[in-house]
Parts: sequence; structure tokens; C-alpha cells
Amino acid sequence: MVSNMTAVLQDMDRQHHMHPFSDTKALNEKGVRIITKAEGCHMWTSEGERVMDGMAGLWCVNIGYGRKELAEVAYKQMQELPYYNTFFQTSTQPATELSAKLAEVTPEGLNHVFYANSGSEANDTIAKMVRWYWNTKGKKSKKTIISRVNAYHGVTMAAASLCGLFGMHPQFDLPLPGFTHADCPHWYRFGGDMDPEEFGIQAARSVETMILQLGAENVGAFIGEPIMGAGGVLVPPASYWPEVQRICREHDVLVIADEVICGFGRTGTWFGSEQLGIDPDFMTMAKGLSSGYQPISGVMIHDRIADTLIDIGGELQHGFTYSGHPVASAVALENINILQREGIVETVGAETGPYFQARLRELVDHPLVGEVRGLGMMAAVEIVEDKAIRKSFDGSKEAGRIVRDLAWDRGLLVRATGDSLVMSPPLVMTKADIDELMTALSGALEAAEPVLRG
Ligand code: PXG
Repeated sequence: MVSNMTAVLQDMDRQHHMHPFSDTKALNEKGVRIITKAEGCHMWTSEGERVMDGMAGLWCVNIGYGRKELAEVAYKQMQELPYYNTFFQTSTQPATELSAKLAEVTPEGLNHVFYANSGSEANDTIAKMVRWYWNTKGKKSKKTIISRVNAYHGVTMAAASLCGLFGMHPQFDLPLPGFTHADCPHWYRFGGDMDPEEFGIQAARSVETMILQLGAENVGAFIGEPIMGAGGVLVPPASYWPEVQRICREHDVLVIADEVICGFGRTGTWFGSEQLGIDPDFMTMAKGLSSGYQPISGVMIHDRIADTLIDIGGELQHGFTYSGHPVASAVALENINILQREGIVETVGAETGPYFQARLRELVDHPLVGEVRGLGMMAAVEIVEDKAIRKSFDGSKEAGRIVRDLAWDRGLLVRATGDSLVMSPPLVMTKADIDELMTALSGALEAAEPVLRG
């Protein structure tokens, strides 16, 4: 039995709210959980349950919950100037200062930013900018964008077309023409007996094969998350990205790094591109840009592209009412200041990230654990039936969901992507927090064993 307040809200939600990526009919039978407050790495439900947020919301609350500085900056900005646009020869102080800050913290050469409100809109913007760029260059056939199986890039028509999670396509007759998907560089699932680095090269070469099949004159860009997130935290072998980069340069194909999850410290450097050997022409940012305190996203554009677009591209026929929203920009700026001031990215890189990964790898000997993978503060634990042959449980067993629910019973929220338990906790987690997470997670695995094998 839930409390009266919870019951009232659940009923209201049932009657009026359609949820993303949810089967509303099934959800309505269960009733939603109402989250009421959060502090640091923990959140509370309307039933008074205290739960560690192993996902930082949806991979986004990098600096943790309850940072009053961000609330104060938003309050002050709303009083001074709650809204103004960036369209007609205007800007605002927060939008302009954030732009300079982003040029400072992103990799060398990425010096211009275009703002949107979500990762999907940012990727949609890039899909348009790729077309704009090649049209400007007079190479009008260079339009196809290659993405990858298991990629997640968002939900607008173009961003969803980029996704390689193919369940997202049939409801909407996607992908649109001009979007295609190369191999996924996940060695554990697709590498078989191959050496991982050799497999990384092979997966990269699938991009080249696709470019050659389509004709390089028809391929505009390649997009990839440095480490695939929603697909299940799929870390490519070290050989993969440098080879992709080489192939794209050789065929004059632009490289887009979707850093929506990896950016702003999650992998232990400011951007995943730095660690994985990517030199992007476009970079997508959202989530950690504001730690989710305000909806804001951005596209970083490398000088080698921006110079052309600015010099000869003419007027950009694209923009959102809220591009560079002053409140969202002020909050993002303060979020980055906090990341810098408190050395949060450096701590993840040198201390808590390696500790998190090492502690999770203690689970590899567990009979249910096939693979533990991750970098910095993003990780996945893949549940399998038979480790020796990497065999998953029958889908009907819902192994991932079972372990996830057992973790919740122990005060930990993790996500289940198929049978992978996915984690992306706030970057401010201490070693003690990580120990708390581990206790709940290993407890859940112990409890799952008899359920799954029974
Ligand atoms: N790119 C990447 C790499 C993402 O992870 C987007 C783009 C789209 O961002 P917006 O702000 O439009 O949602 C994302 C978002 C999940 C999950 O279930 C992941 C995301 C969004 C919703 C759910 O893991 N990632």
C-alpha cells in the first residue's frame, strides 16, 4: 500500500501523462514512482525510500544534486534577464561567456558553438550543418551520414535515424534516406575468438567498406559516441577510433563525436575524444554541460569547418527560440566553473574513476557476470547464463530487469539495457559512496542467482 499522496499523484499521472520510452498501458498498471528530492548522490521517493542514484538521473547530473550555487545563479539571472534571444544581432552575457568557456575546455580547434536545448536537437543541427558544409563546398552529393549498430543519438527524425538501436525505427518509418549503420565495435559480443585490438581494426574497416560501397563522393560524415552509452556502455578496443579517424580523413568524411554522455568528465578527462584518439569536426554536448540543472545542449564546430561556413556559408537558416537561453547558459557556466574549481574531472581521472572500475571488476568472478566494462564513471556489468560461451539467459527470464529490481530493493538505482546493468553515477561520488554502491550491487547479484537458476 502506498501513501495517499503517492496514490493521488499516480492516479493523476495515469490519467494525463504519456511517458517517454514507456508502455503506458503497462506503466499505468504498475503506477509511477514519484521522486521528491535529491542530495549529492541520493534521491528520495514519495514513500520515503532513500536510493543511491547510480545513473545520475539520465547520465547527466555530473556534479551531483543539491548544488545551491546553480540555484542561485538561475535565480539571479531570472530576475535580471529571464529571456532574450540570440537571433537578431543580440546576445546575452551568459550565452557569450559560456561560448568562450566552451572554447577553453573543449579540445584544440573547437572554437565555435551553436546552442540547442537537447542532445537530439544538437545532433539534428549537425545533420543539417553537414549538408550545409558540403553544399557550400560544392560537393552536393556528399550527404550520407554513417552511424553504427547500437548507437544512441536521440529522437528527432534525423537523430533517431542515426540511432542503431533498431527498435526505435518501425513506429516512425525510419531511418530517413541518407542514414546508414556500420558495425558495432563491442568485442565481447561481436569479437568471437579474435584478439580485441585486431577486432577493433576490423570494426573500423567496416566503416571504410561502407564508404567504398556508397562511394566517398556520397558520404558526408561519420558519427559515434566515444563510448556507446545507452547501447550498454560499449567500450571499443584502443585500436578502433584512431583507425576510424584515419579512414575518415583519407576519404574526406567529417567526424562527429557525440559527447552527450562522455563529455564533461564522465570518462575521467573533459571529453572522451581526448582519451580515445578522436579529432572531431563536430562535437555534440548536452547532459553534463549543465549537469541536467537546465535543458541546454551545444554543437562545437572545429575551425576547419567553421571558417568555411562563416566565410562563404551565408546566413544560417536554423535556430531555436531558446538557443543560448540566458538562464540555461548561466547555469551551464557555473556548472563548468564548479567542475574546474573543485578539480572534479581530475579526481575522476586519477582517483574515483579507477577505484570505481577496479571495484566493479571484482565482480568478474561471479558466476552470473560475463563482462565488466567501462571507463571513469561509466560502466556496465553484463549478466550471462554461461560465462564460458558468453551465452545470455533466454530473453523471457529478463535477467537484467531482475537484478535491477533487486538492486532497487537494496537502495540502488541502476539501469538495465537488455541484460547489462548500466551505471553512470554522479562524478562527485566518493570512494565511500562507491563502496555503498558495490554492497548493493553484489547483494543483488547474490540474490539473483537462485532466482535465475531456479
Ligand atoms: N546523444 C547521446 C550519446 C545520448 O546519450 C542523446 C544524444 C539525446 O539527448 P536528448 O537530450 O535529446 O535526450 C543522448 C541521450 C537511456 C537514455 O535510456 C539515454 C539518453 C536519453 C534517454 C534515455 O540510456 N541519452
